[in-house]
Amino acid sequence: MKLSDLGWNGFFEEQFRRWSGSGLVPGRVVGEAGYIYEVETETGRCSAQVSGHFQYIAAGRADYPAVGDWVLLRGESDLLIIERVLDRSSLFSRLAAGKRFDEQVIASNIDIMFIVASLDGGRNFTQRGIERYIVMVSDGGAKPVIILNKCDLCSESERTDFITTARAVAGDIPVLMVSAKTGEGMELVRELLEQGVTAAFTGPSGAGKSALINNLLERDVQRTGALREDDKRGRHTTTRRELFPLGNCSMVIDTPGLRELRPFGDTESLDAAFTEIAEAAEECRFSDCSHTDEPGCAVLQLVSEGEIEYARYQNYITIRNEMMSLEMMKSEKGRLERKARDKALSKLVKNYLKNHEK
Ligand SMILES: Nc1nc2c(ncn2[C@@H]2O[C@H](COP(=O)(O)OP(=O)(O)OP(=O)(O)O)[C@@H](O)[C@H]2O)c(=O)[nH]1
Ligand SMILES: [Mg+2]
Ligand SMILES: [Zn+2]
Repeated sequence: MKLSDLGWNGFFEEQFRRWSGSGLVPGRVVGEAGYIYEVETETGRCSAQVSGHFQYIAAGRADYPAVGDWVLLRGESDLLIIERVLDRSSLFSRLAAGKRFDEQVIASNIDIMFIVASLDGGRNFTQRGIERYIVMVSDGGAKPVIILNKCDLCSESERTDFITTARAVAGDIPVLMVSAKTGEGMELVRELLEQGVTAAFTGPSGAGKSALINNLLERDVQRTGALREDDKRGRHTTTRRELFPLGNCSMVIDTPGLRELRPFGDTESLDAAFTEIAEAAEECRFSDCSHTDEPGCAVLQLVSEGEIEYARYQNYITIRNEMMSLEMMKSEKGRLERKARDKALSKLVKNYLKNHEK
């Protein structure tokens, strides 16, 4: 397969230039299982793992390859060695689940991120959930598009209600209504998947991400799982991220439904999901207004007038507070890392001086 058919473009070519003549070849990560990666190269698919040097210089989990990454490889055996991950043009990440404070990259180099919600009457369609996804997608630089899936389960009037509810939080972001089951509306999704485009699907478990991928692939490649009877929640059927090339040389990435949706980015990415709040904030009396109890707060004014829905405002404050405490944790982590580096450096200098004094 030609590299350009896998999404290779000038952005990556430019970075690769300094490695030309090094014997390293580029490949795109299409799957991962533990620390073994499936990589597609010009000459075919292979398995790979990162080199010892790579592990040594990686500062955190986010530096490791993710599905969608372009990596530089060496070797000829069955297991190639990844020496480098090229800079990402976009990514979708979150605060990793669990106790350790780390960023988890879910997919990278994505042009379009489909945020999938489902119209089955369960909890896989909520305005608050969509708002949170928009913040996370906008933060990583991919273009968000909202997909309302399972429209085959809805009457005409229900469809209208769902569209209105979604548009109320979508702002300028496109909202598509489709059915992975009957194929209705899928041509709108296909239209966006031009040659060289990489799209990924995210959204709660059971929303139908894998069913949508199967529809696009025109084959049942991905396993799908029926919702739980009692609460209509998904069963976390997909457990791995995986990239699939489509016939027209576009690519789609399936991802597992996330249990914890905690943005890892900066508070600025809130503006993309809450545009009217960002605009109102310009009019607040204090430039560092927190929009919680300050006099002359234009945001609170609009909330009191009912122009901004209270639940939406609350979600904004909740996500912002999470991101602010995250920013504090990030700078604390940075401080500790710098301290450790300084300590190691002064030890090196001390040893050097000791050896040279002799
Ligand atoms: N009626 C109807 N059912 C659908 C549609 N799309 C998906 N489903 C069903 O919804 C259930 C969940 O679909 P999946 O594709 O497994 O959902 P998912 O988002 O991949 O879920 P996870 O992998 O668990 O994150 C399955 O039973 C699908 O058959 C649709 O358009 N209409
Ligand atoms: Mg799935
Ligand atoms: Zn304010």
